Amino acid sequence: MSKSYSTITLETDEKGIATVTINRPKKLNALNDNVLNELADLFKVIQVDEDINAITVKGAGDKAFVAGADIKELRELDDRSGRMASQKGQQIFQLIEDTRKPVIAAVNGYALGGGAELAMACHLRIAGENAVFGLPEVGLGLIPGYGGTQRLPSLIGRARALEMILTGKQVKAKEALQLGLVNEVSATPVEASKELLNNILKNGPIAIRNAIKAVYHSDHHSGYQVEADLFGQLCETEDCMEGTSAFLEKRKPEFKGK
Ligand code: DAK
Repeated sequence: MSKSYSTITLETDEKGIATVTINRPKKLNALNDNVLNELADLFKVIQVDEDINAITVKGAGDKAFVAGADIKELRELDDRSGRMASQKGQQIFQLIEDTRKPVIAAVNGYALGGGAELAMACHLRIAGENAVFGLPEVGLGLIPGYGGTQRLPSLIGRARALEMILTGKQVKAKEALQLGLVNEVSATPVEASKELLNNILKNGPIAIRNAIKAVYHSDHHSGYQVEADLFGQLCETEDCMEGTSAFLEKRKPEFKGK
């Protein structure tokens, strides 16, 4: 990697399998603006780098893949900036999904909110035995804003997705496998991801590229705009301020529906 990043690292092995690590372990790899910008830049590089054939995305440390968007930054958003932030995140995650090289999320520990959304933007997901998935945004007075309202239903069906989104409940690795949210559970998800990518790379490279393109072709994208608009509206509510304050002050929120 010629560029250097402060919140992510990239390592590539001799077979061209790159490992992208989100590296803010003290904040459980929460996605602040810096991480998002660096992810965008890195995936643009990955898409054209002929030495990279496939990608594993993981979080630093054992505790979390990514524990969500950075809740501190969320508090500064209003309707307009919230909508724009949602669109920006959606575009970055779309860039990951649009990568025509296989991308696997190796999920150790928490994949919550934006972290679950990042995992869902990857083509495949392998969960560690301690993985925990959830979209807890409603508990902050928000909705998922990085494509979660669109990708979760397409992965596990509308009813189950709605239950997860409306309750904010957390789902452990085994249940995530039963739901179809992950492809596999492994004691060593990063190694399992590399093994799966090695198997995939034995096949025709153009066929792999076109298969990814064909599989995603049927997705329609108008829902993303609705998600961003509604996310923006919520950023100006008292409930959102209360939900995010409560998290930072380590107490339960008291929502008023305002
Ligand atoms: N943001 C910022 N800091 C976080 C964080 C997050 N999402 N998650 C954890 N941290 C920080 C904690 O504040 C703590 O920092 P210090 O107090 O040490 O400075 C440190 O990481 C360690 O966390 P804990 O002390 O809480 O660790 P525990 O083991 O006790 O608990 C936990 C682990 C994962 C259960 C807990 O940290 C937790 O509940 N975290 C928040 C999970 C969450 O609600 N995540 C979803 C956020 S909502 C957007 C579009 C979409 C979204 C956002 C924006 N735009 C349009 C802008 C998506 C929203 C979300 O992701």
